[in-house]
Amino acid sequence: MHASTLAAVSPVSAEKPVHRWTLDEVLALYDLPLMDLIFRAQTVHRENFDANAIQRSTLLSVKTGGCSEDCNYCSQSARYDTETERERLMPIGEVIAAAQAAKDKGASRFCMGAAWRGPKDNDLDKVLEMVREVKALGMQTCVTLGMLKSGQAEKLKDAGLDYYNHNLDTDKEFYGQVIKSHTHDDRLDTLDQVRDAGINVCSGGIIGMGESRKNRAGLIVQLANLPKPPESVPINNLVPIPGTPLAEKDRLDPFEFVRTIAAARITMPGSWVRLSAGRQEMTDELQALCFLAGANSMFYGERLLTTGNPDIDRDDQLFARLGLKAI
Ligand code: SAM
Ligand code: DTB
Ligand code: SF4
Repeated sequence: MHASTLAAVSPVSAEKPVHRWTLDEVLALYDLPLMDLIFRAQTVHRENFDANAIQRSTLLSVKTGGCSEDCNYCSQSARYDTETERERLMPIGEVIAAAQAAKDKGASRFCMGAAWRGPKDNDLDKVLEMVREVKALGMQTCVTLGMLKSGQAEKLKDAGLDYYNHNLDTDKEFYGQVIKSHTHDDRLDTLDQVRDAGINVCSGGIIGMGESRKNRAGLIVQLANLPKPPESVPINNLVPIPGTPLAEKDRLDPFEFVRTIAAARITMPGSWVRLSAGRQEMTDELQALCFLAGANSMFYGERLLTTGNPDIDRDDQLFARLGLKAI
């Protein structure tokens, strides 16, 4: 049995057993009238967070394209003919300049992404240097590098890494329909290594890939029932990429996205829920509904990894109109 499954049945301490969410319970949340669901999520949110404060991270793709994996949604897989060009690992000077610019514009965390199945040791050494230097600017650091081998998480921790992003992406039951080059259990193994090294876990998923509501609820259950819930839970709306197998997927009802945010908030009350990819296509009103449903972090800056994100002026106006403060 996988370590995450084993640990999930044991209480964290004798005094306070953790609530183990069942699929039926999470499906029942999804089935609530939307107003009831949002009210419940907002109530939980206010018990745990300042409801008017949103954490902002800026993303940078430090190694783009040419990835060996076959994730059906991804512009960076070498297996699909997309517009994303393969690039080498960015020189450290460019990375630090981008981090400084992000800090100057008001981001508190800098997230560096690499299109790898996992890092080779000599590539990891270069990323460790990036982490140390971004940290020295006074920013929180996050990296997403794919699957880690034994010992690599400890090196990242020693370099001062604050968060490692590694999404479960979708329900274990649906995983094999969108990714065949690695498994859901592989993802859990890396999450265990990150957790054991003492790095904060950032793990969430993508919705709108053709999964059922039951699959969406399954993903939330699997995240919430990790030995410890992730500190950060990114909820991405599929950005359809021409050339990938999911390019022509029908757009999901946006309220289903809001329901997923609310379910994440209720089941993971102490986690930062990140309104992630897909924001550029959302109206301001839909984003406000996501914040009301308990989202309290987002990506800030005009690019995600290879696709667009709202420009800073639009986000600054949105914050002003909603009376939100950036943290
Ligand atoms: N290669 C590493 C990995 O797979 O973990 C790191 C980079 S990968 C691009 C990071 C995350 O971006 C994925 O886990 C997925 O959730 C998200 N992502 C990638 N393409 C996406 C798309 N077209 N729409 C929404 N989210 C996407
Ligand atoms: C996450 O969950 N979403 C971000 C971050 N973690 C690395 C990435 C979104 C990528 C969207 C598609 C792209 O820009 O290539
Ligand atoms: Fe590679 Fe990550 Fe894209 Fe999958 S999601 S193809 S692992 S970069």
